[in-house]
Amino acid sequence: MYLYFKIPFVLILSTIPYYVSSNCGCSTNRNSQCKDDLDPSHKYLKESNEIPDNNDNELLNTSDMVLIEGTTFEMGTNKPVFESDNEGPLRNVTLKSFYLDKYEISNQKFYDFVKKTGYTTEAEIFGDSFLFEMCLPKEDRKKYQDIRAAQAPWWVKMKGVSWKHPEGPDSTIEDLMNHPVIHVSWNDAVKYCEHEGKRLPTEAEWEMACRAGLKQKLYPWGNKLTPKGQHWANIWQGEFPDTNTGEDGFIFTSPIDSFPPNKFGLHNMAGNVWEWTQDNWQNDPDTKVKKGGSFLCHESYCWRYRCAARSSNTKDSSASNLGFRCAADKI
Ligand SMILES: [Ca+2]
Ligand SMILES: [Ca+2]
Repeated sequence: MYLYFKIPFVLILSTIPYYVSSNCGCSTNRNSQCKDDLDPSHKYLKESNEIPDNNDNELLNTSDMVLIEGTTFEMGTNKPVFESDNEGPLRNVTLKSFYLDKYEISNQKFYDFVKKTGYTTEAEIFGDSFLFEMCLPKEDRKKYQDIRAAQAPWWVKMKGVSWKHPEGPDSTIEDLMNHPVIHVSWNDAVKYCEHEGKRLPTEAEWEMACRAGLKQKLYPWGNKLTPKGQHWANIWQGEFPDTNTGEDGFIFTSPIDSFPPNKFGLHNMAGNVWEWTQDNWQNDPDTKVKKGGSFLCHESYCWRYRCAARSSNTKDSSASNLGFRCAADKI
C-alpha cells in the first residue's frame, strides 16, 4: 500500500527540472552516476544465479505465443528521429519463422519462475534498482540528489527496489500480477527465457513483429498515434517530466493484455515497458538493445514508441520501465 495508491491521477511535479534531451530518460545503466560504488560487479555472484542448461524443447509451450512466418521486411528508417541511435538506414532483412510471446512477461509468470527455480535477480543481488522519481513521496525526493542519472535526474537508484518491490521498498506486486515484470536485467531476462525453452528475440525479429506486415509505418498499428481518438499504447500524455495526465488510463504500467493487439496479435509492442533484445548495442557485448519505448515516453522528449526506434542499457541494469518478452525458434 505504498506510493501507488497515494498518487493523484494528474501529477504535477513542479520541483523537477525540465531537461530537453534525446536521452529519453534512459540513463539507467547500473553504473551511471553511482559515486559510491563505481564497480559493483564484485557483488554479482554468478554461481547464485546458475540454472541448469536445458535445451529440451519439451519445455516450450507456445499457447501464449504467435508464430510469425519468415519473410523479408524493411527494417529501420530513412527518416530517423534520433540519428545517434542509428535508427537508419532502411534495409531489407530476411528472417526465418519464429514464435514470439503475445505479451510482455507478467509479474505472475516471473513469480512462478522464481518459485520453481529460486532465482535471484541482479537488482536483488546489487540491492537496488532505478525508480522513476514520481513513485516516491514528494518529501523524500530531495534525499536522492546524489544518485541520480546526470542527464535524466528523474531516475533514482534506490535501495530495496526490485521486481517484488517495484514502486519502492515497501511496495508489493500483490495488485500487479497481470502487469509486466520490471526491474529485471538482460541477464535475468535471458535466464527466464531459457527456463521456458525460449530465448530473447533478436532486434530484427522484434521489429518485424512490431511492424506486423505494415511497411514503414511509425507504430504497430499505422502512422496516426490515436486513430479514431483512441489510445493504442501506454505512453505519456501531458508535459514530460512534470505532468502526466494519464489520458490513456495509466500513469505507470498497464496490464499486459491492455490496448488492442497489432495485426500479428501482439500486445504492447509499443509502450508500457521497454523490451530487451538479444542484440549488442554498437558492438558492445555488455550493452544490449531495447525496443518499444515505455509508459514514460512522450513525443516531445522520447519519441521512441516507434517500431524503428531503439535504445540501450548495460546488461546488468534494471529500471521501472524495462521488461521483456521471449521468442523461440519454429519447432
Ligand atoms: Ca500512460
Ligand atoms: Ca512494450
